[in-house]
Amino acid sequence: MAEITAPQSPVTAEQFADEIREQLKYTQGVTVEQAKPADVYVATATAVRRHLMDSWMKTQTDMVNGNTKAVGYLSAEFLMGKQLENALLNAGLTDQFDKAVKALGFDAQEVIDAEYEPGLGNGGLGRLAACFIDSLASLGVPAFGYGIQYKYGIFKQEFDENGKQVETPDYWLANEEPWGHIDYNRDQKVSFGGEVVEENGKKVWKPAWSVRAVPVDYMVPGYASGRVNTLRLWTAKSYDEFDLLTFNKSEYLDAVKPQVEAENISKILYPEDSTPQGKALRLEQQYFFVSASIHDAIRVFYPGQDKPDLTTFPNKINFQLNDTHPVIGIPELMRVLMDEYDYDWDTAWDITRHTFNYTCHTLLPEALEVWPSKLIGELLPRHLEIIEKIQDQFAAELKAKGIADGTAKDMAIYTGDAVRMAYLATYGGSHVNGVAELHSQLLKDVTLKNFSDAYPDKFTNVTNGVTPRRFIKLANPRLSDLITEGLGTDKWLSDLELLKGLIPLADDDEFVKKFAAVKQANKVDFSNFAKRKYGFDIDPNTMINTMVKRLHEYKRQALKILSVIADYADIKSGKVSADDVMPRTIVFGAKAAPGYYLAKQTIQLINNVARVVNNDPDVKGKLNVYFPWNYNIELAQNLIPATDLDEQISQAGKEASGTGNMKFALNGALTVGTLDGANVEIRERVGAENFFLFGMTEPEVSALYAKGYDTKGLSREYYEKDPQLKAAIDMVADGTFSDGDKDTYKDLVNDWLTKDYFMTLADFRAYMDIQAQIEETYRDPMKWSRMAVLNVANSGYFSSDRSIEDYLERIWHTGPLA
Ligand code: 26V
Repeated sequence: MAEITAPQSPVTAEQFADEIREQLKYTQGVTVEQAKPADVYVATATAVRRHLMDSWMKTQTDMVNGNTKAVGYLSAEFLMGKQLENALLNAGLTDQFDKAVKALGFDAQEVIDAEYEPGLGNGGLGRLAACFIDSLASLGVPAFGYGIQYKYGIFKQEFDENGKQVETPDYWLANEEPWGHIDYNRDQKVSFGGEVVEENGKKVWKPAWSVRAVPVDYMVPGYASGRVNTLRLWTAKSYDEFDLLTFNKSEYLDAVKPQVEAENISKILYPEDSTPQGKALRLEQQYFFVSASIHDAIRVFYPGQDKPDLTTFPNKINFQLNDTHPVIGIPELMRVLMDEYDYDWDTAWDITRHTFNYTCHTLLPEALEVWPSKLIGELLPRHLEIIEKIQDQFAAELKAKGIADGTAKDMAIYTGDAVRMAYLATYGGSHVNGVAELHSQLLKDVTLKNFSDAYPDKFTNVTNGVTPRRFIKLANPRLSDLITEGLGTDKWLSDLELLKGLIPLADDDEFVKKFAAVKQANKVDFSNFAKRKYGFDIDPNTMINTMVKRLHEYKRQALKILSVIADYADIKSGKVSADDVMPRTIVFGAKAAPGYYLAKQTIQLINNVARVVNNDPDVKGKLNVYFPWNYNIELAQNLIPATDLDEQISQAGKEASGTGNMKFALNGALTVGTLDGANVEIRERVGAENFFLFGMTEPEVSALYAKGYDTKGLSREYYEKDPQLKAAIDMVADGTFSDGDKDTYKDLVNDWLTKDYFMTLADFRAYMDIQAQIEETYRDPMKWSRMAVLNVANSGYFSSDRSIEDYLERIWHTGPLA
């Protein structure tokens, strides 16, 4: 019998059923007989929150009264996923819940399904923030997540009859949301606009308008730590119910306008995740949540003090800047210290630079935010002045370091016209980190090279990770049980390196067969899920080959779909007999930014390839393509455990890290991938022989750019020279996937043949070759499963607990509460 250490509440199933009944009656006013699954969900959530309440309060008291420095994770996005199962797990109430709802006459899954998934993030960056706050709580580190409670999350994706993406609003708050507690008594005032005047030799900002930032608190329960942290998401409310003067003139609509406009600030999550639009509203959002959070931290850590000694602020809390989105916090803290608390510039600067650290999540230059000075000046005039002064100080510092004028100019935070937020973050904080080894190296060598030369000690790496609670235990209960059986303990859930204990079991045929049976059962489950949710008929006896991530050219969904088309063309032309094809089901999941034209064309192409291939009797059962719409955390939790082969095929040097890659490896999928982001480290750990590597390396990519790949149209040579590639592209161009219309994909085809910036065509041959090798391996099930076992066993490093431990040691220099 395995040792079980998972949290276990002493409450019995009967007692828990009573608690749910009580909530139904006294909070919701419904009887058990009247209740719907959605009522039981709300009642259960409320009951679980009560179980967590004492730990939550104690964690806060211990944090404020003790002297363990806290972490404030400032992030415009937290992609949390559904909360109920995770809260039950961490409260030790999973079994009681199953029995209690059954006793009440409900189906546990229906109750779980009643929760609406909050989509308050775009993709990897937001999901990472969610994993990190889970790990912080599980390690017992005092922490706040600070962000925005958007009224509308990431859009819901639908496909129209032509296979085009259609976005619809995600109004996730349409029904009762039992997790967030809105705390009107802990509000903050956030101001905008106006002008700066001098009064008695002091700069005074006279803002033109203000909004009320009201916190909505979410409990973040740790796993087996007894700690519960806080995710504090701000919502914008108006101060002016309506303007009486205007109202008296009976211009009702004008009277409510300020209120409507104030509340716009937290209305919608921007769905772009690489090209900043330079929109005023987005800057307002950033300043809104960062200003409220800074003031909130002062309130929390210096309770009741009018004149707190804020020189101790960096010992109370360190703010982590999740990408450039919260970087306006640097001038804001300067302003607060100087204008609200009367510190001089040097003291304020010292406090500020010891308070902030910056994580960069990209390598795409266009994704680094640069704000027009004009916009900042209009919205935050005092901050622009402070930024100018920071620039002066910075320039003087660079001069003193002997840095050449030209270089210093390249490094300018403030150029006169614009403010470069990544540079401000790098200068204004103590540490800068990338999110995987390769990424951190490229930041030092390329993106932030001058900064790394001038401030080498600031730069470090923290490789990303994912929470094993959600992405193994909850997503893959069968594998979790097998791991616990194999290791003789469930301790791996809080110490994922223990998975290494599975390495010898890769040579144990019995274990490997059990492992294969788990995967097969998960595939059957997924097939049923896909039937129920999407109406798909997925054959669980085929290889499940998955590519899920945001749709971006650099991620190269185009490479995958071209390879599918090439395989299809081979069968159609008789070059390959369908009988010889290893049956495969390809599953895509991807949202495109609404204004990203080529990404949207790629979605349309994938959908139409799916339509044509799935309806062609010549390839029936051999090659199937499915594109479940609206990829989200729930779909990830169902699809990842069922996947045999995971695609991580970005152009080398473009994907900062990737975190899907980690989730798949931990769930026993094999990876086909390039040497990019964290793939490099996954391959190092699982072993080169257990990873399907292909494609150019980053230096090879750079060399090919130097030859003029994208500027001289070199991609065309690859097309001309490779008949299989040519056949695939021709098939897209000739209307096979557009009912004969040759125009539908002309821009996509034209881009491939004239520019192909991300070198899809240049990597095509290597990709086809590795796929042939993959097929051969898959035909030997025991071999494949052994490789998969070794992927699981060697991926413990990719726990977000380990990432957080690295942040604690390299950046935050703090630890668990005593
Ligand atoms: C950027 C922007 C630009 C302005 C408009 C709004 C917006 C929203 C989000 C972003 C974030 C882009 C950066 C990002 O998501 N990076 C991803 O971070 C993951 C976690 O570190 C990492 O695994 C992925 O490789 C990286 O692409």
